[in-house]
Amino acid sequence: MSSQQTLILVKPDGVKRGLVGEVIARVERKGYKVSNLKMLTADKSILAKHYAEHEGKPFYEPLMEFMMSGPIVAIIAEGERVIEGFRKLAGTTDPTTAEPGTIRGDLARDMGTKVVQNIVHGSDSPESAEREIKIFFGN
Ligand code: DAT
Ligand code: MG
Repeated sequence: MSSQQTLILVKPDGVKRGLVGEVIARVERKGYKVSNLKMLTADKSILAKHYAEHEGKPFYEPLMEFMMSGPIVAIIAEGERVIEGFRKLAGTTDPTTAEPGTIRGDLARDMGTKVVQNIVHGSDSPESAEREIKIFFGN
């Protein structure tokens, strides 16, 4: 497998809680390179593209609202198998049961909200990574 890029987002909960450095530190300690990053407040059009696969699901509207509720940090990370590697670092979607040792498992839990707030997004495939990097960073 050759070197890859992935899109990581530190979501509004992570930024509000001051966990941007913690997320980046874990990515860097694993040996991945941060090759670009920026802070932004996402609008509906960018999120509709990013979360197109979830349109129509019960958590879609709460997810959009949550993701617009404050600034986020978009990061491009690089390395061999970084897509798979970052998903492992992040842990599973539900933070209550995510493995301890992972970002979600160590730092988040179910807060009873309509959408799960779990600190980070990571691309789930090479196709998603390419698409999502274009959404947040252009070509
Ligand atoms: P992931 O972020 O682990 O790739 P996903 O792409 O399936 O998960 O969903 C996007 C986000 O939406 C996820 O990080 C949290 C939220 N979410 C997913 N499934 C949910 C559910 N069943 N109930 C509430 N929120 C959910
Ligand atoms: Mg996903």
